[in-house]
Amino acid sequence: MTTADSHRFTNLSVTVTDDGIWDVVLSRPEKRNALNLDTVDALIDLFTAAPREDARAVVLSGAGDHFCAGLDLVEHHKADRSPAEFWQVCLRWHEAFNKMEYGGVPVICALTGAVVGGGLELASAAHIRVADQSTYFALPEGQRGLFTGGGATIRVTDLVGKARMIDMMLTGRVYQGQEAIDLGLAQYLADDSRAHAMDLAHKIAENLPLTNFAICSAVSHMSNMSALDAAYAEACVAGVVNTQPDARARLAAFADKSGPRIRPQQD
Ligand code: 1HE
Repeated sequence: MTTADSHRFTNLSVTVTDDGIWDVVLSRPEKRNALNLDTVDALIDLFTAAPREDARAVVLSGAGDHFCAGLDLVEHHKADRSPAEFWQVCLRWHEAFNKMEYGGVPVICALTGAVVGGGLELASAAHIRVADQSTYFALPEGQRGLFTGGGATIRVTDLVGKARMIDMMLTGRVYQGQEAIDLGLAQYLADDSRAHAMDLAHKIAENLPLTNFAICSAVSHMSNMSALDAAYAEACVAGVVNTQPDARARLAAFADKSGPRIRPQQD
């Protein structure tokens, strides 16, 4: 592993593995990785750079016990923002999270401790979420006199459905463990979320980059379209991806029976 350009990103530490995975750590543990404006801007820069610099996947975790405590409430309190100012703040959050979701680089969040408020908004923009026994999810906005502003009304609602989303916002209900997995807040429950997320990233990095790019941009775009338009767009994407020259060797390996077969897992 080599440490790459960590100085470029405020409050994020970045290490690049030999197979091109960006191991990114939110590094404000003394503030429970709360998202101040500088960190949101750093996320915009990071998720702009990752596809341009051929990152094969990003694993995003939080330093210390907690993934992310959401909006920096102290900065927000001190700034005493106008409605127009906070509107602009939200647009910066959206820029960061949209680059993350639509940028074409697989993003895997390794979740520990609090994944709350804006922290859940951040996690819900990832393509894969891995939780462990310490992880818990909540939207404390209701209790704080706030409203979600980083896309939760879209992404968290997509994960858990409208009724659960409203309940989480009204009551501050906390989900954790298997129940959180069953609801779709994360796809994996692991003993060690970081180790498991890295394992997944190594596996994903073995796929062809164009295939991963399509999966991590096209599916999100298509889910915003009508079914008719999404099917048309899917055919266009498949036309490009399924004829890529780099796939020929994999198809040849299947045809000559040297390629892997898909079998159920043996315990
Ligand atoms: C913070 C923040 C924060 C901690 N903004 N500074 N999010 C929340 O409502 C969650 C708020 N945080 C918490 O409930 C707790 O801090 C935790 C459960 C995450 C962790 O508890 P604990 O006991 O380990 O830490 P702590 O003692 O509460 O906090 C340690 C320090 O982190 C302390 O700073 P210090 O300078 O006094 O040492 C805290 O002030 C600081 N800290 N969380 C700022 N969130 C786009 S709209 C999105 C809207 C939302 O995200 S609302 C949800 C906000």
